[in-house]
Amino acid sequence: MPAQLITREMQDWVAQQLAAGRTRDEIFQALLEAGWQAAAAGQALGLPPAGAPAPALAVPRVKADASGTMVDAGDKWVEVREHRDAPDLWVFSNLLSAAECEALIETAGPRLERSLTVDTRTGGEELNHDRTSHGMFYTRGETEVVRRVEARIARLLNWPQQNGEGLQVLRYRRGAQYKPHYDYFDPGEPGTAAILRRGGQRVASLIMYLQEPDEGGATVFPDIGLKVRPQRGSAVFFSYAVAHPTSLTLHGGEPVTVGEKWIATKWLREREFI
Ligand code: PD2
Ligand code: ZN
Repeated sequence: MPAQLITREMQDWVAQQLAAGRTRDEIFQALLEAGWQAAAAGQALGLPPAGAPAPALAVPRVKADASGTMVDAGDKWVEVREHRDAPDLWVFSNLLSAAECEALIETAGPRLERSLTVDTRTGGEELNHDRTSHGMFYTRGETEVVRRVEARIARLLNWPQQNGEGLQVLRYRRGAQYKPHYDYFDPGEPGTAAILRRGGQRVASLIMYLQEPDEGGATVFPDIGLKVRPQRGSAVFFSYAVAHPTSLTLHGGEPVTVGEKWIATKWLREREFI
């Protein structure tokens, strides 16, 4: 495929979108949808070209057994349901027991509030209409079950506990969803520098399913055509060595249509999260 040349019209459109407050990730995605190649879209946004020495970060790595089907998580072995290479993505069964899921839900319940997301334009938090769930954060090591789960995750992913944010629990009722997004902080946004002071970039996500809905609520990865069915105790892990859409980690939570979905997410940082 010949390389596309970016046009003056397209550059003007990009400038208008930036001025209107859209993020580089949103604009990049819109350009891809309009038929632009990733290289041209990235160039128009002033992003480093693919293959250029982008600052690739160290990321958590899963080490499966010789058969590739089981992973040692310290106090138990966890089963691999699916594995992809680009992005590095794993779906695990039986990471959490039913009792652990129930305990995390029970303590979180009274503390739920309408979910906020970090606003990289300002570094603060905002109510986000793309995310209609309710949520709360545990602090690291807050309860006996949280400590046990965090120790298991550290072993599963070979990543220090200190480099993790506190567990976030989310409840999605009927109709609630989380529209597709990236979990890393957009390096092009002015508020990102302040966020990165607390432990650097996010480098990976582990989404654990505490309660499955009766229908809907799959976690979807549009760039790789993957849909993960929520199943109590199972989890999906994926890493992103570059904070850029070429990480192919765009993902979202489809609307719950029947029942309630509960998840716990652990985001992993480059350095100690304080
Ligand atoms: O609940 C989900 O499926 C979901 C989808 C996208 C959760 C997250 N992102 C997240 O916690 O970052
Ligand atoms: Zn996410």
